[in-house]
Amino acid sequence: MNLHSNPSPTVVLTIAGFDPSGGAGILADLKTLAANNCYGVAAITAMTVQNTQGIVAMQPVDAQFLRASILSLLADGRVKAVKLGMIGNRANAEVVREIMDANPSLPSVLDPVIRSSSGTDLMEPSGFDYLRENLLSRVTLVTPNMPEAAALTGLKVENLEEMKVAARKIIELGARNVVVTGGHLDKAIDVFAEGAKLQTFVGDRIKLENSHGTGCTFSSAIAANLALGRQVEDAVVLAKAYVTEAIRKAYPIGPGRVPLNHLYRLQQSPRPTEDAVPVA
Ligand code: PXL
Repeated sequence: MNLHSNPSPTVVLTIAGFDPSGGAGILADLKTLAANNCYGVAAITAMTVQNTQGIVAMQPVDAQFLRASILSLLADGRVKAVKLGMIGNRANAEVVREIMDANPSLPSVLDPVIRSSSGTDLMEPSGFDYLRENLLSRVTLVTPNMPEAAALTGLKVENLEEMKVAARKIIELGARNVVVTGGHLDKAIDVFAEGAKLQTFVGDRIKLENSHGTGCTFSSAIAANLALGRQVEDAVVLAKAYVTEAIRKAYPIGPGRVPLNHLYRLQQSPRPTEDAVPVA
């Protein structure tokens, strides 16, 4: 059998942090990319020590090492879109800027991660300033949640009206397209600004307290759809539908935060453990 005659998959590069519990970061990204018909490759910006109960340590990787891993993956010549997640510090943000400048036509999604849902800082403050000033304008789309939109704009972002104001402000700051995600609102409303055009997307808010990795998952699903050639608006709508379902099918893997079920489309859940079987 000549395996080389198999058609090549669409390749997406994620540049993000490593969450060893698999709920967020590159592990979540790779599962999401697979579930959205792409082949994911990954360059790690930072290691974290964490489980479902939270993060206890974070260590950015050396910037030269990050540059080498990104350049090595790009040198294979197949990457069709890039997802940028946790970047960690300014030195790594500078590497990302260099890469974006060298590849201006590559579709890209920036999830402007500042801290984890459990409250740990995942980006050095000067790195976040650098991201705002240099990366926002270099990506196809940026996907802040409400606290991240507040940090990018310096505005209060706590309701739908404030999300709209923040989305416009982020466009003024140089972004081409932005989705401010409102997963914490009653109705899971996202505000999508495509240049000057503003729309709201209303989704089901599925009761899942303590969900983990929704931002990583949403941005990767958008990157997959952009890589497959879809328009930005279609990519956002498809990604929202995917995330909603992955939340609906989520399962606990420990006592703390609940990861999404990224692979729900396989229609096959991991075998329950004995301690999860209800006692008769
Ligand atoms: O959800 C933000 C996030 C991104 N990337 C990594 C993380 C987290 C949150 O815990 O660990 C690696």
